[in-house]
Amino acid sequence: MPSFPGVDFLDFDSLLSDEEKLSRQTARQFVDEQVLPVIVRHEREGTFPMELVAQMGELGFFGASLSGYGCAGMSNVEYGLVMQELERGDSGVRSFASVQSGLVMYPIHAFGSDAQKEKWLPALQQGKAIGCFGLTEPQFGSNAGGMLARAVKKGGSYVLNGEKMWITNGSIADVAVVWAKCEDDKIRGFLIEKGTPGFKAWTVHGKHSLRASVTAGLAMTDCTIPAENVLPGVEGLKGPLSCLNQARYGIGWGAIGAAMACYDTALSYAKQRKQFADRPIASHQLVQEKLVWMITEITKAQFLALQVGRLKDLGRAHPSHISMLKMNNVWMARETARMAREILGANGIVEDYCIMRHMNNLESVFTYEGTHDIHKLIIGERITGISAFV
Ligand code: TGC
Ligand code: FAD
Repeated sequence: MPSFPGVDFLDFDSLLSDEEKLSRQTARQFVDEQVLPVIVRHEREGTFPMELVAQMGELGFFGASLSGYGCAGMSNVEYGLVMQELERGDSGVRSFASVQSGLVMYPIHAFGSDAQKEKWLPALQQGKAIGCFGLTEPQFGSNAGGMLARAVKKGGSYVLNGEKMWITNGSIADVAVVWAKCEDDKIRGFLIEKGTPGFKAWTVHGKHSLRASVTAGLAMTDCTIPAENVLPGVEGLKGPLSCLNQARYGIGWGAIGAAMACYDTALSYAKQRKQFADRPIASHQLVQEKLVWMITEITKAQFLALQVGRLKDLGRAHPSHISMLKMNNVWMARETARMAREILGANGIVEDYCIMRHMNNLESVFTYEGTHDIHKLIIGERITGISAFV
C-alpha cells in the first residue's frame, strides 16, 4: 500500500526540518502498515489494539518530547507531527499515546521523585507498563477543582477515598496518576499501582465514540498507598492542569490528522463518483465549496499548530495559546468529518470508509481535555482579564 501523501496546499513542508519530516514519515508508515489494517476490527469489537503498544514504544512515540529514561527527546513540533499521524489512524491510538506521554510520563518526569522516575519512566516509555490519569469525577468534569476525592496522611501512608470517571486506559493501567485533595485542601498527585487493595477499575461499555480505546471508572475505598507514592514536586490545581497543557497540545495536532483522513477520502470519492450527465460529483460547485472549506481550514489549522509548537519549543507557549489550538483544530476536524460524510452520501455511513469512525471519535475529542466552550472561556479570560468561570 503506498504511503499517505499528506495534505499540503500552502507548502507547509517548507517550514519543517528534515528531522521533523522524518519523524512524521516514521509515524505515517506505522499508521499505514500497522494501524489501518486492524483498526476497523477493533472499532467494531470495541477493543484497543494492544498488539501495537510494543512497537509504538520501540518507535519512541511514548514520552517522545521528554529527555532521559529512554525517551526520544523530540522537539514539540516533531511530537505534534507524530500525534497528527497517529490520529489519522484513529483518535483512540492517539489518545493512548497522549495519556501515556502527556498525562502519565510528563507528571512523573516533571514532579516525580528520582525513585518514581526510575521505577516508571523506562517501562512506560517502552510500553511495558501502561498508565492512566484520573482527574474527572462523576460530579466534577469541567470544574475539575471541585473534586471530592480525598487523601488523608496516616503515618507513612496516604489513605485515598473517591471516584474517578471516564478515565482512558483506566482498567488496563499498571499505574494510575490520581489527583485528590489533602487535608490542607491542596490537590496532589498520587501514583496508585494496579492491584492495590481498595483500588478498583471497571471498563465503560456501550460507547458510540472512541470505541478503539479503553475508557474506565476508578474507585478508591480506603485505598492505602505508601507516602512515597505522592508526586513531591507540585501541589494545587496547576499540577493536573500543567499535564493537560501537554496533552491538549498533542490533540491540537492530532485533530489535523483525523481531518486529513476525511478530506483525502472525500476528495478521491468526489473525483470518481458520477451523478447527473455522467459527471463526477467533484464537478458540481456545491461539492467543490465543501472541499475548499476543508482544505482551507486544514491549512489554517496546520499553521496554528506549527506556531504554537515553535512557541512551545522556545518555552513561550501560554496555556491560552494551547486552548486556541485545541478548540479550533478539533472543531475544524469535527466539521470536516461531517462535510466529508455528506460528500460520500450513503457510503459515508459504512465502515469501508474511515469518515464515520473519525466523526464519532471527534465527539469525545471535542469534549475531553477541556470542552470546546471551556477553551473559549480560557481564551476569553486571557484577552479580557475577566474570568467567566465564577
Ligand atoms: P484557576 O483558578 O484558573 O487555576 C488554578 C491554578 O491553576 C493554574 N492554571 C494552570 N496551570 C498550568 N496550566 C494551565 N493550563 C493552567 N490553568 C490554570 C492557575 O494559574 C492557578 O494557579 P495558582 O498557583 O494560582 O493556584 O482554576 P479554575 O478552578 O477557575 O479552573 C479553570 C479551568 C476551568 C480552566 C480548569 O478547571 C479546566 O481546565 N477545566 C477543564 C477540565 C479538563 O480539561 N479536564 C480534562 C481531564 S483529562 C482528560 O480529559 C483526558 S482525555 C485523554 C485522552 O484520551 O486523550
Ligand atoms: P460537564 O463539565 O458537565 O459539561 C457539560 C456541558 O456544560 C459541556 O458542554 C460544557 O462545555 C458545559 N459547561 C460546563 N461548565 C460551563 C461553563 N462554566 N460555561 C459554559 N459551559 C459550561 N478525564 C480524565 O480525568 N482522564 C481521562 O483519561 C479522561 N478520558 C476521557 C475519555 C473519554 C472518551 C471521554 C468522553 C472523557 C474523558 N475524560 C477524562 C473526561 C473529560 O475530561 C470530561 O468529560 C470533560 O472534562 C467534560 O466534563 P463532563 O463530561 O463532566 O461535562
